[in-house]
Amino acid sequence: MITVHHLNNSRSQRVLWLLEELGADYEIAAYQRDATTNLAPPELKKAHPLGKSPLIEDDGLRVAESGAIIQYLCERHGGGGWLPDPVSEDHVRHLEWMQFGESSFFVPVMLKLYAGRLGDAAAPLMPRVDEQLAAHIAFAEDNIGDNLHFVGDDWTAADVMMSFPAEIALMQGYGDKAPRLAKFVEAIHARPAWQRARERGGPYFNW
Ligand SMILES: N[C@@H](CCC(=O)N[C@@H](CS)C(=O)NCC(=O)O)C(=O)O
Repeated sequence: MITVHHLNNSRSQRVLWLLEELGADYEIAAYQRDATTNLAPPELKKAHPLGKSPLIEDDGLRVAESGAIIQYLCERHGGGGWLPDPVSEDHVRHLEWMQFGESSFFVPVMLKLYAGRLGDAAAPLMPRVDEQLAAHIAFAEDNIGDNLHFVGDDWTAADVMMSFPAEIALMQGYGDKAPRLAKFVEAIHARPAWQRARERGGPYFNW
């Protein structure tokens, strides 16, 4: 049995989505963000030293980091069809998109979140932060296929990873400038597996 340490309104939602797609048996250990600080509750530190979600436990094995979790679930729980042939160019593109969301994309997202709280003191930084955020969103928009997949012709683990950055882009008000990302999110949210995950995971932003 897989346990997902799931924080509401977080990256963890995409792990639940993938588990539903794979038809895997799992349970949720649920954590709620603090209503004032939006931080995870201290109990999450008992599961993960940094107190971050997602984290999964599978037969005593703990796996942290969304990218590692999603790759692990595909490899160990019947998601081979969600990973491209390892001897293909798609595999290399897939590796890139698996990393992009948590590495490159999240730098301007976090800077905007934290610097934005400094008010006037952050004014010299904000043009660069906004330019970088817009550039990263435009990069994703330009690289998602007409078929609304990041790699190849079907759903892959990279689409699961990119679902959260795409949702963030919409939440940051970039829906008009990134219409394909908007359709990508719409297509994900229309999937029965995503809806089951949403029901099990609890309220998720405005979706
Ligand atoms: N790179 C990590 C990021 C984990 C992370 O920052 N998770 C956020 C949720 S979106 C969290 O737990 N935040 C709670 C807090 O920092 O208090 C991953 O992909 O798993």
